[in-house]
Amino acid sequence: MTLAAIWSEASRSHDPAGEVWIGVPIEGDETPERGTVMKRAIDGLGLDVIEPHPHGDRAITAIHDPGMLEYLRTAYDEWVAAGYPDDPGQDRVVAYAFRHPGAFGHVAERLPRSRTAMAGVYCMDTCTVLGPGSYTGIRYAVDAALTAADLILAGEGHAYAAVRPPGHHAGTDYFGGSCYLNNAAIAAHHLVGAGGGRVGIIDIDAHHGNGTQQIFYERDDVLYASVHVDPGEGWFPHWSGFSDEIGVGPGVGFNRNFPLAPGSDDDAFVDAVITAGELVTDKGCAALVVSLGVDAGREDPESPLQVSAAGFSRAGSVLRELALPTLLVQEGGYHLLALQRDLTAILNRFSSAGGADHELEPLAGPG
Ligand code: SP5
Ligand code: ZN
Repeated sequence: MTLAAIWSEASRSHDPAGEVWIGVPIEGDETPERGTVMKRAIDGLGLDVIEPHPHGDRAITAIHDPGMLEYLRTAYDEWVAAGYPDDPGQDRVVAYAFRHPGAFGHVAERLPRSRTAMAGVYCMDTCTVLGPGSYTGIRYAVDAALTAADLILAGEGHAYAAVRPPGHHAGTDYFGGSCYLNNAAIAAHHLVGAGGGRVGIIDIDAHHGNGTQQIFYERDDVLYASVHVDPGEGWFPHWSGFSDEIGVGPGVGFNRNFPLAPGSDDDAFVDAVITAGELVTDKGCAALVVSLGVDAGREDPESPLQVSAAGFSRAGSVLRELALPTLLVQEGGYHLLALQRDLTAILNRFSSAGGADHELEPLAGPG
């Protein structure tokens, strides 16, 4: 079975140009260069590159609040029009205040007049900023995931959507964690809507996909299983990803979390992926969506997990051996050389070429 890869230059379009963390402007590592590195992994495997096809709003608003989509579409232009790039000198949309439900849950929900307050309506943190090319990149990521889903529906066995920004922290009416729209969730719902049966999502990003969990928490037509660093040990997204979160109503049993202790290495990671895979099989899923973050890698600056390239390769084999039509959607992975190597290790298991290891091509300039 072949592996189709979706990528375009638009994967570089969203440029946060840093983020605000605990009030401090830092460099940030969800950078445009990640798009270049994904392309390098695709080229290294000799995969054909397919450009994404544009899709309308409907597949997005099936998952997300239309008001949030409209906000993402217009927020940067409105921010510029309000003059904040000049005074006080902030050229990215960043929140300073958030509508805490304990404070304002008892009064009617209103959209605030100020664009600075609007920045805190849908966004849950100060790290997930909007700049001039952001919406182009956000829509690219959705279109690429949907194009890959369309290929699966047309009979392609495996498809990889090389996207950024990532998506799994974005929920129905909120975004954060460097994510804006939930690419994998939108694609999974698109597959279900096409009548393909139950879809299993296995999320191997180092962080819990709180958005994907929330979106499907009450549903039994999409199974969500996530392997990630234990949020109880102090890791993002802090408030969810615990093993007692199993879904509600008809969704009971269709949400499973496998939190790993910081420092966990290949064996613990692969064992959790095996258990997640058994669940996908037991629940009779007809297709698989992989939220493919490689930030569980040893070198990654955003997680304390210690997975090696060999571990990712083993995880890739486990996923491949589920023998389902499989859509792989990129999530995190922030060390550029490790991103290329670990992504290659996994995709290699899905490409017809199969086994051979591929040489790591050094990146031009500082990594
Ligand atoms: C998609 C994804 O992997 N999102 C992860 C976002 C995690 N962000 C947490 C806060 C960022 C703080 N990073 C500071 C790193 C200092 N070493
Ligand atoms: Zn992550």
